[in-house]
Amino acid sequence: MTGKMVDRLAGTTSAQAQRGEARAGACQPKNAAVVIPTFNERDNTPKLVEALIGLYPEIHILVVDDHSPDGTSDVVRGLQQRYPNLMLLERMANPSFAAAYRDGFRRVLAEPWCEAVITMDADFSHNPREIRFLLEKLEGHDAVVGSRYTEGGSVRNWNLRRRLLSRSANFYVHRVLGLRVRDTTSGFICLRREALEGLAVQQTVSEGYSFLVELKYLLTQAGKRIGEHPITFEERREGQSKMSAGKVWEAIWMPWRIRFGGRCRNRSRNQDRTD
Ligand SMILES: Nc1nc2c(ncn2[C@@H]2O[C@H](COP(=O)(O)OP(=O)(O)O)[C@@H](O)[C@H]2O)c(=O)[nH]1
Ligand SMILES: [Mg+2]
Repeated sequence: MTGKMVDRLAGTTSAQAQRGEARAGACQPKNAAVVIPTFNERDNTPKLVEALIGLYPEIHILVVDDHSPDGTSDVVRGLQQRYPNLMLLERMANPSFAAAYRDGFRRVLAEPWCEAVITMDADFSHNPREIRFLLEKLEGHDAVVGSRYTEGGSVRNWNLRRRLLSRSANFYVHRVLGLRVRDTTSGFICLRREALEGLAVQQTVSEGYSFLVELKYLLTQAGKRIGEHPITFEERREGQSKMSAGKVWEAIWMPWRIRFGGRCRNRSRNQDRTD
């Protein structure tokens, strides 16, 4: 294939891709970065990295670890010897799911090859096999959400309490923020580079999981085209959930803050920076 031939998947010429010009089509794994926040995911992370590289040998992975006491960062450093496309950002500030994503996005958007960014958990709740479809669906969308609550989507191995919690959170967020996404709390999202760059991500106010809601709110407010792709969400394989009473509380009041004046925050986002 010559440099001038149109790449069917990327919908652009390879010369354009090298220059990082705007693209309208789907995205190839070699131009995608999977950003994975980790806290005490020593057992899951190597398995997930291997699964991702097994499926998409050219994909880029950024693990954003909050200086996990279990040594997740050390494990990733070990894997980097074998996988040159594996990046690590070790944050030394207070653990924060949202700040990990803010820093992670900044890091991958600094790379010229990066045309799409995928968010996912380290614990195999999000099936790596779905990434192919998320990237393909970028054709015609600015962002694609892996969705449990769209037709064909489901959850597996969740007890009734967890199902009710998730459904109620989803219903509540819909009522407060009116998002045009069925799965408002999903953490499996694929975003086109240009869409992400157009959002005030570094000014987001969340510290915890509500970052995922805030991100979808920003996309909606900016009039971005959001698609949904059905996924089966699975309970984590190893380790423990970081969900806590404090995080549930943040999830309750944060949608109101996001809606009414979230972006009045005057704290400098440079506080998040650790790189
Ligand atoms: N860097 C970082 N990652 C976090 C933090 N809290 C959770 N995570 C990661 O975010 C992902 C989702 O968290 P998880 O505990 O699985 O939440 P749950 O799926 O709602 O139970 C996992 O990969 C966690 O390791 C944090 O404070 N900092
Ligand atoms: Mg999880």
